[in-house]
Amino acid sequence: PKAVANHAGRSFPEGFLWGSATASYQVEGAVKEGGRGVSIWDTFAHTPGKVDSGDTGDVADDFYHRFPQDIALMKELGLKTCRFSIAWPRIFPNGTGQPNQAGIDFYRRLADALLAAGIEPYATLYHWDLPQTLQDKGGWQNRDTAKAFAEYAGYTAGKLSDRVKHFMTMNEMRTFVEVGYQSGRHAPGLKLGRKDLAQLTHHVVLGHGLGVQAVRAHAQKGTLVGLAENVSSITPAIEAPEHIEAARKAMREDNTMYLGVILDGNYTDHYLQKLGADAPQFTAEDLRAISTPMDFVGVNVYTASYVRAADNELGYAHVPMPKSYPHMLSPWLNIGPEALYWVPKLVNDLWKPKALFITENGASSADTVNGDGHVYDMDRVMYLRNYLGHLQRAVAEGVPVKGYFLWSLLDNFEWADGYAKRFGIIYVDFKTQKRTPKLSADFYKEVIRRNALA
Ligand code: GBH
Repeated sequence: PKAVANHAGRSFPEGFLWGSATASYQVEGAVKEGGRGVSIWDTFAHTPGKVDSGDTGDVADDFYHRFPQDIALMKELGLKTCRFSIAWPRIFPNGTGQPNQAGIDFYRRLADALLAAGIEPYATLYHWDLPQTLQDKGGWQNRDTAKAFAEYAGYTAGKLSDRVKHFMTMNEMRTFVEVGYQSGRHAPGLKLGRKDLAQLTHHVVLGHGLGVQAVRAHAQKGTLVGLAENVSSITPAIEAPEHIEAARKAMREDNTMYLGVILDGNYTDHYLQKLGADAPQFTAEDLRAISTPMDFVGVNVYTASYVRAADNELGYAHVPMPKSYPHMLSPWLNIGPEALYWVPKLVNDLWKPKALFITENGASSADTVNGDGHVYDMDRVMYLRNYLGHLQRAVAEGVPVKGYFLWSLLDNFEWADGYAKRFGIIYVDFKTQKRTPKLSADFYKEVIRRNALA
């Protein structure tokens, strides 16, 4: 890749896409406006005890109304691209059947405003806000939901592809399966057993594959389609040949039921054997649909999952994290900057995707406004600077990462954690909706301006 002349060794290729990411339920609010139907997150957040402090996404960042001002802030930062998600219940209030023109119109206005600001829109079709009517029929446990998703994906891409050229089917299949249907911390809050979960997971990847086909069938020529997955963030504990080899094995095995089956067209033998009688029912035709080739692969990378070589059946083991290992405000968010080198590198080595994106990376903190009115989030600056350094290495070595989306532009509704865990580079006062760019926004602006580390 061609490097910028100055800041040699620390720069990104020309045209590298610097962006930010958000998701519909986390920022939009206006849950009863524009003909939007009810999603499982409306139901869940309004069920007492499910979300910290009883917070809901009813208002969130009021992005539904304030997006013009927020796009002005994006422009000010110099963002080249913006990843947002489309709320399925705004397009099909009942999940299937009658589409809602006001929903399409909203996302058309949003895309137009981005384009007018010189910012390329990237749209995620599913960031967890499943129409409640579909959950009432079993949600992802019901194979028909995969078909309903494809219908919605095709219809929406058909209506928006004159403006939006990049679509991601789903955000983090692993998370909404494991946290929504296994631990129950997220909507719809179920705790399914192993067999049901394996079958549901199969429906999800099938929905993804059918979604890719539907986008291709309905969108204008030249529209690109991929996904945004939180692959297991495999990172060799030490950069030594045996641990790197272990990491390679772990990357395939740990992700087989999500990104793996999509890119391999098969579940690993080990996965199916381990499940035995609990293995999912599927056909060869399912596997073909699931592995429909994509134009790009997006990975969300927050943490590192350190792996070492091991003398066991799999040839690897996860290193247990010591109590004193540093993390950001969210207890799960360990600080493992090398993941932003190893995850795209291993994905590229194993599967050779046409292009890669870091579709999310970011950090939570308990930001407060200083007496002088500024927000000095030096912790987030530290996090970003270290992670970006490792991403720069990957890109310099030829891993085809084309862009990076920082999670998140704005503090927003952090799912079961409500509003207390802030991920934005722009502070939001949730009482007044006032936006205050943080120190990390200045940092990111400088990175973008230089197209190099800052
Ligand atoms: C992403 O998930 C999401 O795509 C995004 O919507 C979210 O706001 C952002 O990251 C920050 O969290 O509560 O103990 O069960 C990142 C991966 C996987 C992290 C699930 C939190 C739940 C831990 N997430 N995990 S727990």
